[in-house]
Amino acid sequence: MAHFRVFTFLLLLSNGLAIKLPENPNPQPLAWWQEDIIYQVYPRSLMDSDGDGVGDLKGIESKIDHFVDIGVGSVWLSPIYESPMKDFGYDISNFTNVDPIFGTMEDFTSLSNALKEKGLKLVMDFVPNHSSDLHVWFNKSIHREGKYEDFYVWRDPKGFDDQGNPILPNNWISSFGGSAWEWNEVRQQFYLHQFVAGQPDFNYENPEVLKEMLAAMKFWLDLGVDGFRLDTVPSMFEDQRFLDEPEDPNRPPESIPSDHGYWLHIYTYDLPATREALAEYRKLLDIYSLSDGRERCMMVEAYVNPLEKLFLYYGTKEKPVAHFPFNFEFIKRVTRNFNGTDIVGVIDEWFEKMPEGNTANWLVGNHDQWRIASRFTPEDVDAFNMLIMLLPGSMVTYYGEEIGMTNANISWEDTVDPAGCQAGPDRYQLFSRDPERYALLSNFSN
Ligand SMILES: *[C@@H]1O[C@H](CO)[C@@H](O)[C@H](O)[C@H]1NC(C)=O
Ligand SMILES: *[C@@H]1O[C@H](CO)[C@@H](O)[C@H](O)[C@H]1NC(C)=O
Ligand SMILES: *[C@@H]1O[C@H](CO)[C@@H](O)[C@H](O)[C@H]1NC(C)=O
Ligand SMILES: *[C@@H]1O[C@H](CO)[C@@H](O)[C@H](O)[C@H]1NC(C)=O
Ligand SMILES: CC(=O)N[C@H]1CO[C@H](CO)[C@@H](O)[C@@H]1O
Ligand SMILES: [Ca+2]
Ligand SMILES: [Ca+2]
Repeated sequence: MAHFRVFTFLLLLSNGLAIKLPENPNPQPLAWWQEDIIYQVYPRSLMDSDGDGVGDLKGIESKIDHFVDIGVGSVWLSPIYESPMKDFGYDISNFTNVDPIFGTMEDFTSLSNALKEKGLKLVMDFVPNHSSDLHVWFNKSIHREGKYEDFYVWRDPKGFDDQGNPILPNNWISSFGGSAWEWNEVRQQFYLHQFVAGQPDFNYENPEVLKEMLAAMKFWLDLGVDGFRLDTVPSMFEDQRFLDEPEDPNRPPESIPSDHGYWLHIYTYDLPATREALAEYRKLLDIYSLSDGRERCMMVEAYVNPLEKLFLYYGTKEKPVAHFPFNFEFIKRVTRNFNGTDIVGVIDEWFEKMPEGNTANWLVGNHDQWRIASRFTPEDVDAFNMLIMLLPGSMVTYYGEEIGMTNANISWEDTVDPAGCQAGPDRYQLFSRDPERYALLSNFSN
């Protein structure tokens, strides 16, 4: 059955009847990010060089020959920045330093040089929405010091209850579940965190924030980085009326009010101002590209529906935003029991709706999704790998998919991902991202 599905893919691709591929009247030479395999590395688990049980930069460097063997053109590193690891590197306490668990700045330079020697590009994750609560900026903000006073989203309580406890400003829920507001005793205000409490949200209404973050991006550009993948960009701006969000009429039946998926995030997600700020990041990259003719690329992570809204993240010719927003359609719309028609539907819709002059992109997984072999079947891995490489446009793959790695079986006791921990022992498997981050080798054979 599974083999039949693989066969269907290839038939659909080869007969060219079912899929209407776009025509390109004046083909341009392709840029590296359009042509090559973009390979996402999760530094914590790719390769441990010193036996402390955590992957590191030296470990990644030791695998460059493997990247070359499988035809990788660029390596995207999930965050390696200094972090207390409450959200495993997506909570950053210094945007211009490497966390000691991954190595040193020297290790970074060594990796960067080694990649360049082999002709590979280096893409860094960049997390514009929030910092760690241990960042010095947050401490200064707590103490209302100078320009940092309004660096984060602070709100007064609605009042105090009978026991004298502060009442939440509104019903906003964090992506990992539970209120998105955390009380701070020192400042006597709540701060917003769209992810864990250790990830206070930046206040992008304050132009100083963007200025500091552009400076952080420049730091890495000056070290020769070729591009960035910007994390969770639709969370950057919040509606300044701070109104309660409504229930989602199409919420999953098993969801409960403390789940993020229970609500429609109309005041905290995908506000138009986001793209204005992103255009500023893009401008910085374009300045570097123009200065030496070496193209710097910006990819953004935006889980946005429908496609018409997602495509706004390409921007326009006059005001470009991302080189591409990730195409999560295979993740969102192709389920375990998929058939060839489902696949063709996704491909056709993308090409039909994508505004002219842009580049498509294809991916099936990342560090937030189950492994292909586990989400579908081991026999589907090769088919998906072929599919995303054959389709016109860029492609991104998560490390290990080239050898069909499966999810690891992680017990509740071993669960460390905040999305799993927050859900509790009965529901953690619905939410935890540990299985795809500590993946084991699949036992499938061709
Ligand atoms: C980040 O780390 C670097 C290197 O240790 C240091 O020079 C810089 O001051 C730090 N920046 C912040 C904002 O803490
Ligand atoms: C936070 O700021 C306060 C007040 O400026 C200072 O006394 C304290 O040492 C700072 N803490 C950290 C961890 O930087
Ligand atoms: C393919 O699956 C979809 C549901 O995912 C279903 O609606 C459709 O009828 C199926 N098509 C074929 C040809 O089996
Ligand atoms: C996963 O681990 C649990 C407990 O360690 C075990 O009961 C279960 O059978 C395992 N599942 C798989 C698919 O290996
Ligand atoms: C796909 C991806 O990178 N998702 C990240 C989105 O942002 C949150 C918070 O920074 C991370 O936890 C996710 O891993
Ligand atoms: Ca290590
Ligand atoms: Ca935000």
